[in-house]
Amino acid sequence: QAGVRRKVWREEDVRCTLPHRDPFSHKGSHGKGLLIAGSEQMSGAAFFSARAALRSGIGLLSLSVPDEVRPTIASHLPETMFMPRSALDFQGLSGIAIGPGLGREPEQADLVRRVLEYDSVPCVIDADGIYYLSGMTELLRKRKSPIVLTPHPGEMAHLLGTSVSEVEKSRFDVSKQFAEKFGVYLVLKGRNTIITAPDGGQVVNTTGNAALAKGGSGDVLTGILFAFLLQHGRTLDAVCNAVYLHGALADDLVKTGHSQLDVLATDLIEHIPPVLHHLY
Ligand code: NPW
Ligand code: AMP
Ligand code: MG
Repeated sequence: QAGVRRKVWREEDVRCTLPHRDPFSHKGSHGKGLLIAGSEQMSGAAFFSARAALRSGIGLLSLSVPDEVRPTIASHLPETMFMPRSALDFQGLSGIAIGPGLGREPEQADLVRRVLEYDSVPCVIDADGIYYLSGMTELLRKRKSPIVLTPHPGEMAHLLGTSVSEVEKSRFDVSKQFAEKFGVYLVLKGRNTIITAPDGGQVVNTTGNAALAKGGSGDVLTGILFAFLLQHGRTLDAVCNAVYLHGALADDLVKTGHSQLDVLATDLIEHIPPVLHHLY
């Protein structure tokens, strides 16, 4: 088909594009990220994203969770700093991620709007952060810095006001239309996740298996992607590498002592070191 640009992302692509740490770098060189995630009912999602970001090389991570859950989650995330929801300050950050376990009250929509309006740094929007986006498409279009959206088919269908089967029937076309129209990087998740750049170029991922079909998997991907986004020079490389690594974690776990039934989100995160060691 004329004009179709699609590529499969392979291990050699990851090897060529993973950023290497400058020996004279310091923590500020590798991204100062703010993750806005979690709620009383879904504190785990914030933990998964935060810990996955730390395991994926982010230099400095601040996490904003509701005050009620902060003491518990902080005890599990000693490397993370915390920023109260009531005192969010985006100055000095190099990127923002929002959505995992956030909840869907209107106050959460205001947070997403504020992230989109602060357009000097890249952002990742996932999960509940995607819920109200259909009312903010002008902000998507106008934002100057990169936006990465990571919907699963249910979230994509909600965003478009259509059904999951309509999305799944035309995954490539649906992704391309949305990414081009709103100028975003779109990660349409599922078996063979499709990554679409704002220029309509598309990359297909082949890693991953049904071990990932369990609560928390997507939250792990958001953390890896956020960390890579702040370290790679090129947004598309960061996104493709994150999706590849996330799938590769599940593939390697089922080859080395796990079954597709028993893999947990926490197992994915703790398996980042050996898989990154192999790729790096
Ligand atoms: P059905 O009914 O299952 O067939 P939601 P969510 C449909 C947080 N989490 N993949 C699906 O169809 C997340 O971060 C917290 C997935 C259903 O209608 C979010 O903030 C956890 N869904 C929040 O929970 C662990 C598909 O979409 C709808 C699909 C809600 O996120 C879990 C589900 O979407 C979770 O990560 C597909 N391929 N195809 C924690 N421990 O804190 C169709 N659907 O309502 O957004 O639910 O993804 O769980
Ligand atoms: P979420 O629904 O947000 O938790 O995201 C689920 C993650 O797991 C996404 O990255 C999906 O691509 C991945 N995933 C879920 N089910 C499968 C599957 N059957 N095969 C491969 N990847 C999957
Ligand atoms: Mg999710």
